[in-house]
Amino acid sequence: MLKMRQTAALALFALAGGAQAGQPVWISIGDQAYQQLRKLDAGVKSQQSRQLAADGRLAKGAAGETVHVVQVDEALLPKLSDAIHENLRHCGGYIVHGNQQEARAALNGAAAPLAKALAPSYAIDNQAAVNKLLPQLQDSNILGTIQSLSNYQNRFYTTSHGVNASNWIAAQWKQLAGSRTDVTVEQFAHASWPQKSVILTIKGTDNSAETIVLGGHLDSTIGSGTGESSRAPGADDDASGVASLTEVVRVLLASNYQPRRTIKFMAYAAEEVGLRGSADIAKRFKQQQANVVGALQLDMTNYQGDAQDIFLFTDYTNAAQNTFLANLAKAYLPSLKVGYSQCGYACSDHASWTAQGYAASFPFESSFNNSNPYIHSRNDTLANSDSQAKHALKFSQLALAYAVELGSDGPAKALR
Ligand code: IPO
Ligand code: ZN
Repeated sequence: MLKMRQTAALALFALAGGAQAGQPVWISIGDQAYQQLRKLDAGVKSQQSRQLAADGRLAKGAAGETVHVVQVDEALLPKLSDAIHENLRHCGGYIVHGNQQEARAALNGAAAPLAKALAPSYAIDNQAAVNKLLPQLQDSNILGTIQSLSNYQNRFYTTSHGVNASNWIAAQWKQLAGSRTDVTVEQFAHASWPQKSVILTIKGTDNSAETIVLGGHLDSTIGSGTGESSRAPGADDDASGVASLTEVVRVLLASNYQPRRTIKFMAYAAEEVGLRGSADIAKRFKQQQANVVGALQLDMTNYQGDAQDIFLFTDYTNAAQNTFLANLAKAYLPSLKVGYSQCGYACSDHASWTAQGYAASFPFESSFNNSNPYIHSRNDTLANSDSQAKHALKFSQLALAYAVELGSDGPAKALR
């Protein structure tokens, strides 16, 4: 308690000359990013630290990054994101937690899976359904969604535009749902900011307790200065992911596909400020012991940085499910080249599901080294990514194969 008070007092002191002080929040943060934080506020102090394995699980020899638990003033977080972006040349690097206990739990790496969780079958056995639906996916529809989303002045989690963009996605998805009684669209409200996440649910017919999640983030940013009038189109990051998913929703519903498992599509709020929207949702699902058998994250799908088409990120993800995705690509999209890469930190919302013990994967538009240089700036535009959305279409195709192959199965049987 004393330590908490001291840290908060120091943070207030450090902020006295600049930004307004906010609430103290607990974060877990990689060591490199922690060094950036200490430059911003010499008063912060790691309360606990631990070395994680490269896959985000407990270190067992192969050493990954050291991760710290720290309490900081919320008002410092945007500046921290900036420093990480400028000096480490990546985004994220820390996760905001609800309290100290949850932050400490993150140091133990990914949570254990639910006791009742069994491993799903990764057999590829729905060729007729998948091959019928794949040709219905159209890049022109993806293009339209990217255009609409990037036309918002910005989609930052605290601005009126960010709120409006969430409402627009909800309205679009409701339109696609039409009058089907087994399809619902809801906006998931978050306690600490106004932008809501959007969730579309297709209820499973006879195995509805088992759920599959496909997500992307709806917010955009240009860094700490992002405000009401900032221009942050976020065409690739991550209008593209939401657009790739929306086209999958359109085709599944237009064809009247009825899954046996429940399938949920999610457009997460507040990814750019510490995976906060997805962390909130994954935590709620775990609390309710929701049986999520797999989660797929689409964050940036429309900038081809390499000769390969789709990169499977191997850290903070599930190896068995990643192999399944590679096999899906081989079976259904044989002309595509699959590569492998790593972020080295919890770089997108898949990490929120991994942290709660669920199997998550992250197919990405490029390798880490050749990733889109325009993100988090006013230049993250369609003109600076694929203006035909042909690259983003590949991710819709993979996501549809994933949704139908996992969605069409009965209860999992094998032990995890
Ligand atoms: C992101 C960015 C680059 C790479 I390589 C991998 C993932 C995630 C991007 N959407 C982001 O800004 N996360 O905060
Ligand atoms: Zn980003």
